[in-house]
Amino acid sequence: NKKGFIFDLDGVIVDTAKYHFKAWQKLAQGLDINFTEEENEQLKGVSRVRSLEKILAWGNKTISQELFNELMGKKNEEYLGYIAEMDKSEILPDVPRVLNFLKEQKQPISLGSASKNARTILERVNIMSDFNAIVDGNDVTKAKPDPEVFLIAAKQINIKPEDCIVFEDSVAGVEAANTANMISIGIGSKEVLGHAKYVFNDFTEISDDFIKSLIEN
Ligand code: B16
Ligand code: MG
Repeated sequence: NKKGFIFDLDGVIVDTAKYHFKAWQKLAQGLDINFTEEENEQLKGVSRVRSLEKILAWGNKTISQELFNELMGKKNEEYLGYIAEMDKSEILPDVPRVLNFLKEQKQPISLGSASKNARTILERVNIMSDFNAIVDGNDVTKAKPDPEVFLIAAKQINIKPEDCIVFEDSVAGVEAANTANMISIGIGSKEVLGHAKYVFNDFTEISDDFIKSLIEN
């Protein structure tokens, strides 16, 4: 039996939300906007452009397109500074075990991330070679909750959408997986990700037997 296993990046493989938060907070401060950790939660899985639009809306600010573009560049520069310091110790618990088990079981593995920095991060934490395909923010025209990123990922590993399993930490991402007709597995809290088919707090709760049952069903 062959299934396709699609992993989101931020919040599933690594916790880069904390670096996005630092970078957005610095930018918000410069605009005199108070940006909170709760608001940052709502930016999970959301594209860079959409994130800045939301922060401006929360702060009741309108800016020129020129400044908008400049701020996007600055935010990313700041963020890149943080991820340059990452190493494999930042891979979240038991992610390597699950990836290894899937490889043992000869299951194709793909990345499906909104981030345009996905490849840089995978390189930093040294797990690039675990993936049969990498689909990220550079490959899509429509952001999550649109299913585009996962549909392209399925195509690249040659697996039908209904035979794909998606690991996601964001509401938008779970919605995208469901719309793509894939099996959604939420990584995080049940309250937030209640619309996922299964929810686990993290990969330590995902047993090899559970993965096996996904492969066999
Ligand atoms: P970048 P994911 C998403 O990654 C993040 O969750 C989200 O907070 C971020 O704004 C987005 O990537 C874009 O990232 O600025 O690096 O292009 O969770 O889909 O892997
Ligand atoms: Mg995510």
